[in-house]
This record gives sequence, structure tokens and C-alpha cells, in this order.
Amino acid sequence: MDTALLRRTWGLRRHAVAGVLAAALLLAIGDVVARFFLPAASPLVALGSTVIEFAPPAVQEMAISVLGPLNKPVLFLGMGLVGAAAAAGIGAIGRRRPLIASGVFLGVAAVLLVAVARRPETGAGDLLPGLLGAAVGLAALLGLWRLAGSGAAAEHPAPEPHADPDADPHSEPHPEPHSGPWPGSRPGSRRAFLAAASGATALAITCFAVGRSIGAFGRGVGERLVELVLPQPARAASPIPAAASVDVDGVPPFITPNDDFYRIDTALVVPELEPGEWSLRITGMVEEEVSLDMSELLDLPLEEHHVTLTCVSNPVGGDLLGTATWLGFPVRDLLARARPLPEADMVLSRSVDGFTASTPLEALTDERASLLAVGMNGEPLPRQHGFPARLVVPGLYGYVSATKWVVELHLTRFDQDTAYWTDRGWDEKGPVLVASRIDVPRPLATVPHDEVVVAGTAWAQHDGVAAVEVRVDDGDWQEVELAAEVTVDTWRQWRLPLDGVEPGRHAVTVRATSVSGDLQIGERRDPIPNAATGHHRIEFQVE
Ligand SMILES: Nc1nc2c(c(=O)[nH]1)N[C@H]1C(S)=C(S)[C@@H](COP(=O)(O)O)O[C@H]1N2
Ligand SMILES: [Mo]
Repeated sequence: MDTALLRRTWGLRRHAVAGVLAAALLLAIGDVVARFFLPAASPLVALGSTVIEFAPPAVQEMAISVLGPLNKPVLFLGMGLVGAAAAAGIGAIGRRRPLIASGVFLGVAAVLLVAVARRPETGAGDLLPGLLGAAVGLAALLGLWRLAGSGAAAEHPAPEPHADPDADPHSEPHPEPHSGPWPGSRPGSRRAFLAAASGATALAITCFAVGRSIGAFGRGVGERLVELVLPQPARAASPIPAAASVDVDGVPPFITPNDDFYRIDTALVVPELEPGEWSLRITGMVEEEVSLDMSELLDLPLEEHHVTLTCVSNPVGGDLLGTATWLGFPVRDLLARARPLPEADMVLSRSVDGFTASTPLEALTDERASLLAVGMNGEPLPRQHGFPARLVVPGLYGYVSATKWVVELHLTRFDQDTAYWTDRGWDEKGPVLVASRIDVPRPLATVPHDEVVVAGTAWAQHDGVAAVEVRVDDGDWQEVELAAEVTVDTWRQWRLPLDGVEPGRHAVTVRATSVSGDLQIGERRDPIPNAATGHHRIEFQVE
């Protein structure tokens, strides 16, 4: 850019910067104040949640299967870039049309407030953080515009532009006209603008930083205060036998530690639901509505079950699954208290954050270990995994069954109601398909020719894994050694030592068969509507 152009766009760029800073202040102040109310009351969080809610299903699916746990940081980054560009645009328009631009700014603030109000967790009082943010943001916008040389003045230029005595003549070669004195500084002066802009930047950064640390601190305190103490199970799960693991380095442990357990949900901030405020209501097509609070739940005879949970978005070979020992009360016995009407065929479970899942009633009333769970691997549920209570249903993908932060079970019918993901094109029933994964060797690993072992996991929850076969290159399918089965609801490890594999590049492919005789589908298919299919195949090097 030549210097003349730089000079001419100088004011415009300052106005754009004013827009970006005003928007940052709106969001930062809204965010820090929301920490004292409810994280979901933050306009930034509400905006992100709304973007997630309205994102096309294919985009959501991609975000989950391709980005995995990074999907939320990437969302914030994307929102930041798009938001900054939009805010810069609003700021720049303000150079000539300050009224219109302020109106657009307030319009955007109003949209953010609507986003907050629409969240299932928020009430009218939760609009305060956004309102404060909007007020500060607007004040910053007007103030910075003024220091940048006002739009009004640009429309009616002062007759004679004058040099700014404060300014270095080299850095301020082309002083802009301005509308009048600004207390303590000179509109249009580069120094005054830079000072104010730096102040606004510092304030925004401080608010974000403080907001984050209050969040962490507040949660720490909250967690210590609640100290949910789990009762001993009335019916304990049998210990995992050593024979359930193949004992090959690189195959994940049979029980997935809580910290390593995959997390998938639509919640941008983890709902902070305290056991004292939690209750579950059973509503809809029932003879009697039932309500249960945490102390009542903990007084019931709780059962422990090992169950493998799987996400329907798990790509072939992916790791969106894990096995835990869940502690909870059978949903079957809870539903029996409410006595579902004969016409009901679905339970629409609802989370405190508005997420819903549609579970076939049968899966919750038959003999399987469907739990209203409070414990995961001997600890209260981690907040990310649904504290203080969630559902776990063997044999169904998480999206139709495993509602976290669950607060309602609504008895209804599939021809009358739909749920969060079924509204977005996913299968309404979501039964788990038999599948398998190679964990060892790692893709493209180099393996000594006398130590070639292929190993991994297979799953067909609530049916059971009957056989796993692997194939080297285009050879015949060979049966592998299966580790002991723990229950039909858990994954099953397997291994196969391979002799006589020639040095060089090889591929290995796996497939599983369930107890009821379903052979894993080999055809590659996208996860929508009912899980990805296709064989997991990896390449490795033998030396
Ligand atoms: N409240 C709520 N519960 C939810 C979800 C959600 O988005 N919100 N996602 C479901 C999906 S798609 C899956 S796969 C499982 C994942 O449970 P996890 O995060 O504990 O592994 O939770 C289910 N329960
Ligand atoms: Mo999922």
C-alpha cells in the first residue's frame, strides 16, 4: 500500500479497530459477569451454543468425527474470526454513518440477548451480564470513534484541518477533522486513540482471564462443597478378570479411566447441576407422575454394571468409545413406579441443558442393565460425563440413550416426538452395529519380523462378540484369539500373532461377527444416519 492510501485509510482502520474492541468488551464483560450467575448466561457461550444448535447436521458430524475434542476450541476460533470481521465492518461503517452502525451494534447485542434467553438453563435475570456487556461495548464504541475522528465530522468536515500539537508530525502526517474537544485528549490524535484502544484491549483481556479463573475457582469450590458420597452397591459388578485383557502393549485398558473417557455433547459449558438441586421427573404417558431427588436416589439399592458406551459418530478405527463400571439404579424399576401407559413406546429423556434422546421403551424395561447412573469407575460422575446423574443403556448409541445431566424421562411415542439428533437426520432407534478396531500395530509402525502381533478390540453391545477375523494384505480371513468376555455389554479384546510375514509393507484388515450372527458390514458408509461402516485397515512395515 502506498503512503497516501495508508493515510486515507488510517481513520477507517481506527474505526474498524473501535468496532472490534467494542465487540470484544461486550463479550468479555458479559462473560466475566456471567461467571457470577450461570456460565450459560454469557453471550459468548450462548452464541456458541446457538451456532452448534443450528449448524447443519453434516457440519456437526464432521466436527465430531474429524476434530474430536478439538471441536469446541475450533468453534470458538472460527466465531472469533468471523465475529472480528463483522465487528470491524460495523466499526468502519461508523466512520460515515455512526447512527446506523451504532444501531447495528445494538441489534447484534439484542440478538446475543435473545440467544441467552433461548437457552434452556437461563431465566430473565440471566440477561444482566449481556446487558452490561452491551452498555460498556456501546460506550467504548462511541468513545473510540470519537477519538478516531468522528464520522459526523467526516460528513461535515471542519473548514480547515489543523495539525495536532501532541502528535509526532511523522506519525501523524494527515490529521483528521474532528467534532470538538474530548476531555483530556484530542479527538483525532493518534496518541489519544492508541491509549484508549490499549486500555480497552487490556480491559477485555483482563475480563476474559478473570472470567476463566473465576470459573475454575468457582467450580473447585462447588465440587468440594457437594462431595457426593456414593453408597455401596447393593449388587456389585464382578471384578474384571485378567483374561479379559490381551496384554499387548498399545491395546487400551479394559476399563477406560474417567480422564481418558471420550466426551461428546452439545454443551459448550458443562452444566453445573448440584445434587441438592437435582431431581428427576417421570412424566407423559404414565399412570402416575413420579419425582425423585438425589437423597432418594442414593437410598435405593444401586447396582454396578460394566458397559461399553459408543458414539454413533465414531469413525472406522476411531476412539469415540469406552468402557466403565457404572453405578446406578435400574431405569426399569423407576419406570415401574410411574406405570407407563400401554400406548407409550419411547422415553424422551431430557437434560438440564435442553438436549434430548429418544430411547425405545423396550430397551429401558427389558432385562438389560439400563441405569440411571450416579457413579463411574468408583467415583461420582465427572461433571463432563453428566454429574450428578445420567442414563446408560447397553446396546444403543449414546445419542439415543446416554443423556447426561438428565432431569426428565418423558413417556411418549415415536410417532409423536423426536429428539435432538433424530431431528437432524439420525436414525430414531440407534442400535449399536457390530464393529472392530486394530490398536496394534499403530498405522505405519515398523515391526520386527519375528514379533508381528495384531491386536485390538471389537464390540457388539448387548449381543456380544462371537468372532473376530483379520486378513493380511489380500490373504484369507483368519480367526484371532479372543480374550475372555466380561458381559455381552462390553467390548472384547483380541490378538493374533503372525508368523512368516515377509519384510516390507503390509496391510491388515479386521472384521467381527456378533453372537446373533451379524457380520460386520465391509462397505464404507458415513456415520449418518446409523454409524459408519467399513473394515478398519491399517498399513505397517515389517523389518
Ligand atoms: N446432555 C447431553 N447428553 C448427552 C449428549 C449431549 O449432547 N448432551 N450426547 C450424547 C452422545 S452423542 C454420546 S455419544 C454420549 C457420550 O457420553 P460421554 O461424553 O460421557 O462419553 O452422551 C450422550 N449424552
Ligand atoms: Mo454420540
